[in-house]
Amino acid sequence: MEAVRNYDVVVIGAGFSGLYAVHSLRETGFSVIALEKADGVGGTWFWNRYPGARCDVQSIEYSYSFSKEIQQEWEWTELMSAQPEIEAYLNFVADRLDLRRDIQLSTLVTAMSYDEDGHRWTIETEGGETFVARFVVAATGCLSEPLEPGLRGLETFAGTCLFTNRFPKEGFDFRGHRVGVIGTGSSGVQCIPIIAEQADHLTVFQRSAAYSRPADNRPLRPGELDAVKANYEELRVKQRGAYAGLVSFGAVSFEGMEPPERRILETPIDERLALVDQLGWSAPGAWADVMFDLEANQAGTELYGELIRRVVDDPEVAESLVPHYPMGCKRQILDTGYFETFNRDHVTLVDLRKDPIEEITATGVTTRDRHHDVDVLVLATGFDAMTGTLNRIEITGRNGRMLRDVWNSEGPVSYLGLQVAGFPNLFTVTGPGSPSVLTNMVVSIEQHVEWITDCLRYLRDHDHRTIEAEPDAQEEWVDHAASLVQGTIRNSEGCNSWYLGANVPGKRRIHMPYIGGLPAYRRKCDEVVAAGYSGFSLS
Ligand code: N01
Repeated sequence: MEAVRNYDVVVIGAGFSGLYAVHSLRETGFSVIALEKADGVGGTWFWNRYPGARCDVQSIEYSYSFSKEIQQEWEWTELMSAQPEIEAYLNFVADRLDLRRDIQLSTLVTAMSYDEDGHRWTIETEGGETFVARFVVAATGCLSEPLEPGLRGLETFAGTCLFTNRFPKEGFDFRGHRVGVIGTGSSGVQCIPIIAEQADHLTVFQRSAAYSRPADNRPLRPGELDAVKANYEELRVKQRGAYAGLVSFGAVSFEGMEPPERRILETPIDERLALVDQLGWSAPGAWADVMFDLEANQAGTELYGELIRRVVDDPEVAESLVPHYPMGCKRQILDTGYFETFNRDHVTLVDLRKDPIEEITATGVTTRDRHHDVDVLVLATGFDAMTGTLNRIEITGRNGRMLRDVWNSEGPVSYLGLQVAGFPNLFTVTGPGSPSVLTNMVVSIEQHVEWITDCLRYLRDHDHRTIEAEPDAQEEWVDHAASLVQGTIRNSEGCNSWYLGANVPGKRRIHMPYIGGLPAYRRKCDEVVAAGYSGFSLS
């Protein structure tokens, strides 16, 4: 039997969070190992290697700021990078900082339990290894647990079945195939135009239409990156002070942008349409009332429909592509030629709201009205977000209580998205209750990793062995976060987003990310530290 291996800290995951956690904790003098289930580093950018996978945040912003050297040395080639470039960047970081010696790949953590007497976690892996550590940092990502789509008969499909969120490393050549894509969220919208370029025929099965708009991606111009590098810190300071941790979204810069004052419900239809001529895809959201009033929101969606009708030739297809749920309820999607794809002769849209899927058979997809023959099925059906990964690990805290049971019964509770009461010395990077997925993830990840590193240094310097969220502080934070979501579009009727856990049968409907914005959240985290880790008990 293998010996138990001891560390100060076990980090779970080697994506953006885990890589930085290993570096930061190691530099602070802790012994650390990252356990990663994949056979490579990169996390999200390792698994989601489907054709068209690309970030919707500009690479100059969606990158680490903690190392001036890496910031200067790495050369981005596009405004918004595709998956291979981001995966290559993370591999470069792992090599540049010599992180691999403290990362164990192909290691799935299956269970961990807290020893209340020894104040330590015992971590077990699928391969039968045991690790013991005083602290665990769950750097498990927010969108890393694929959701089984619950399609009857899927296992009987005789063709090739591919999932966007675990796409084969060697890729897939769609030429010569009849392909079906199920799911039209960010992943589906990104892969559909590329698959359409290759496949003999593509059938898109759409349950909910997407609020998508052109990404306007492009190669970086000569000298553009150098200009950013010459003054990088200024951009980083702006990011940290911005509501969502970024100063641009897609190709659109927020700098100097004032919130709109015009109200859609007080504007005649012809003037609304004139704004569509003027602003294009920015028009539906360019009103003071659309994100606060459902009637105004519906009027915004109508402008969105107008934009789709201007691109899509077939009126019936165009109508099906207009979302039926409020704008702003789900994440805005950025695409490259998505709506244009539906003008291609060999692309068919099946509107599942009119003709739902009944089952998958050996030869394809049977909807209520007919059977669609396909040789390849691509499932872009999403994730059990934010809590799914940790819920699948047997995590036993104080008094034998399991994290999964706490989250199933109370909802995804957490103090600041950093710790859950009853689970001492276990930290979650970008956990539920933190801004995480509503922000530039890298900015939020850096803030959490730095907060956790400072905390462990403080515990060491002050001879504390444990830190644990206090139930009262946790409850107060959960109530505060919930109060901000009350009455907003994000929680409105008809809004069934993964933010709310609504895509997972049986999951409690609670808005998981914190919507108060990054600056307010950072302030709160800093205040907690300044007050001697208020809301945490230290022993
Ligand atoms: O997953 P999703 P995703 N039958 O849950 C449909 C990030 N991301 O992987 O909405 C038929 O959004 C489902 O339909 P409905 C980003 O944060 C970022 O696309 O439940 N359809 C929906 O259309 C994003 O939000 C980037 O009615 C079924 C789709 O599958 C998050 O990841 C790129 C079904 C799932 O959409 C998740 O995106 C990619 C069924 N049984 C991802 N089950 C960028 O940075 C599910 N669906 C650009």
